[in-house]
Amino acid sequence: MTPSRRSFLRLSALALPFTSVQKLFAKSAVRKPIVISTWDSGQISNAAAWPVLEKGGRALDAVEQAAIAMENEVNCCVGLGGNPDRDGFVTLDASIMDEKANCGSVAFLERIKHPISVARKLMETTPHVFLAGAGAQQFAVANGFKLESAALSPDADKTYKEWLKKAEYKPVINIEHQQSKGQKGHGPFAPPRLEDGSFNHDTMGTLALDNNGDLSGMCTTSGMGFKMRGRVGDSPIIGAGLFVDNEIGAATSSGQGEEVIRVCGTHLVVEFMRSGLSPEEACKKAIERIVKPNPERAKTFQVGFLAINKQGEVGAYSVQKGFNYTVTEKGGKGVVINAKSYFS
Ligand code: SD4
Repeated sequence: MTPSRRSFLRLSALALPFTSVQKLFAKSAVRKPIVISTWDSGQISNAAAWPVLEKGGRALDAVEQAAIAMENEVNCCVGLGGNPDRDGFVTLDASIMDEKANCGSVAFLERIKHPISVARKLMETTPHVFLAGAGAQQFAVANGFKLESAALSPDADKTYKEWLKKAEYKPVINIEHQQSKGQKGHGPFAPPRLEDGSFNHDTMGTLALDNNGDLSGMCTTSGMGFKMRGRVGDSPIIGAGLFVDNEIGAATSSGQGEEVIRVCGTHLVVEFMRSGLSPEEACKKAIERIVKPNPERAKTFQVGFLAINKQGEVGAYSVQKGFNYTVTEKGGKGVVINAKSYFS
């Protein structure tokens, strides 16, 4: 009788000297707890997630803390301090997913400081998965979340005024009527790059594997700066900006959300891991899927995927160079790693 692969491994392990056996098991040991976040700003998120994981807490709680920490910061791309849409309103998108495939998302949410906690509340207290706009805000307020001021942060206000000068954008009333009269082009749309040449995004996505071996993830963003009013990107869409499958792994994304939505990006990454690819290989294959239909156009935008598998192996890949991520594990110090990219 041919031994199964598992019994073969067991038998051959028995035949090895003790040190080699140790190495064999060391190699296959699960790397946990561990938390990874998009970008070097992931240091902030990981620092908030780590105490939860270190104490043996749940990955879900860790990723929520990661989001809250980032949403408290004032920066271009996450939370109420972020850049507004082209009409001057900050609108937030966020999603969260746990080890049991429970998930919750909010999109186009205004004046609520912690969209991630609204997403979690939705996940845990209703049968629904996704709330948007005024309804999401109403749900948040009904659940005790404070309605914050609509004022822009000083940084965002300055950036927006600069953008208005260059873009010469004026909100157009009844734009749909004009379109139906055959008038095309009511841009500017969200620019792929900001004034300083950097890509117009820095969404925070965090994935954690806890001591129990369970995975969870989150994604939170103010979306692309100066986007069309009502525009929603990939971040709150389960399977696009975030996907967790506790048997296989988890993935999140940052970058131009439209490109991620088109290929159901993070679901694709997890499915590639299911077929046996490492997290980095899986991210690479998903990026190739995005680039393939139009490699010329792909030169104009950035997308980055970040993934972790059930063994705690991590990896990332992006369209353009410049995407990085932060890994925090034993010792609690975040290490920033540059992702490989399709275009160099
Ligand atoms: C979006 N993926 O809304 C997001 C953009 C991003 O910081 O990365 N924002 O498409």
